[in-house]
Amino acid sequence: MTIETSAAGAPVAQEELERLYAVMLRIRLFEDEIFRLFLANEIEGTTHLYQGQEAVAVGVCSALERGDMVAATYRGHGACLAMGSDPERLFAEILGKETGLNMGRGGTMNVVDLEHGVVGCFGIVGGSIAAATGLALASQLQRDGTVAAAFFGDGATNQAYFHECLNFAGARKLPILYVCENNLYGEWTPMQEVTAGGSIVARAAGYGIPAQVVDGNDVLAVREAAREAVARARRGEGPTFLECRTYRHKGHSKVDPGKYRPKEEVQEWMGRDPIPRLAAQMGDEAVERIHDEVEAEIEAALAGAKAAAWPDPASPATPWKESS
Ligand SMILES: Cc1ncc(C[n+]2csc(CCOP(=O)(O)OP(=O)(O)O)c2C)c(N)n1
Ligand SMILES: [Mg+2]
Repeated sequence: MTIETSAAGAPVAQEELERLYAVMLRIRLFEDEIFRLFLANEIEGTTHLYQGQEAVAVGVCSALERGDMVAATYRGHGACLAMGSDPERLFAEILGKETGLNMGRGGTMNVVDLEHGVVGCFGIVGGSIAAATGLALASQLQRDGTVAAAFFGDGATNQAYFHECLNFAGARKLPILYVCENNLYGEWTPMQEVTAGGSIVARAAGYGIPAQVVDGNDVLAVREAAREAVARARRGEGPTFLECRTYRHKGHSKVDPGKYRPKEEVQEWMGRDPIPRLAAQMGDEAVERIHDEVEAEIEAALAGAKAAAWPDPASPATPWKESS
């Protein structure tokens, strides 16, 4: 059932390249600021950066339509911004401000942005798999034609609900994309030391789910694979599994300098950085223009979020009304 990585798709219009590039850069520059804020203790606790993996969320989310939903992990800033979350409201959320996406009550690891199709970022490893599978079941029962996507790491494929959910989705032909972001490590542990059988895609194939290894640092390859998967889901043909091979630039979280990774490995992956890779196809004028635009946007978003008020502790913890 394992399917080959698709050949390069049709040529992509310059406009589309620029759009994808801007979203990846938005995530990169957003997280540069987030990292600074955490290191300066302007925000307490920890954060998990998505830098290096931007092509996965941007490629997948660019294949989705309004009404489709995603569930992401604690490394979820990328998925939120790729789905169209407002950077100022995401900054505000992480800073704990009233204007935050969840009124400052969720923070970096627990963002929800239903308006943009983000059902949640989950701190429980594998939680996103269960949430997205539930969304796909709801879509099938309600026949609303929407598709769900779950983002999760290589480590999550060793969780019990990974197997339960894939089995269920395979049996019921649910409209879902399982997007494994294989960044080679689960915290400090190399993936191959804890993954029996040596192949993640083989696990999905075992549940009758078409599964494909994708270059997760090539936004166009991810987008192409995701488009095919979304079309299959909308035709009622069931789930697809994408193992996107990628690499996080930083350590697991704020407190981890990532020193357990061989220098040569880090260097090799830095050379495959998805952002310069796409830039090389766009021309200098476009790259510089977009850089200036996104930099100004992030600066303004952070200033706006910093200027926002703190929430009133007596206010409700979510912006949603309880249904009666
Ligand atoms: C159920 C559960 N077990 C353990 C943890 C602690 N933990 C947090 S992140 C992590 C590693 C997960 O690795 P992976 O799924 O590869 O995702 P990555 O962080 O590499 O994106 C672990 C074990 C947790 N949050 N939830
Ligand atoms: Mg991992």
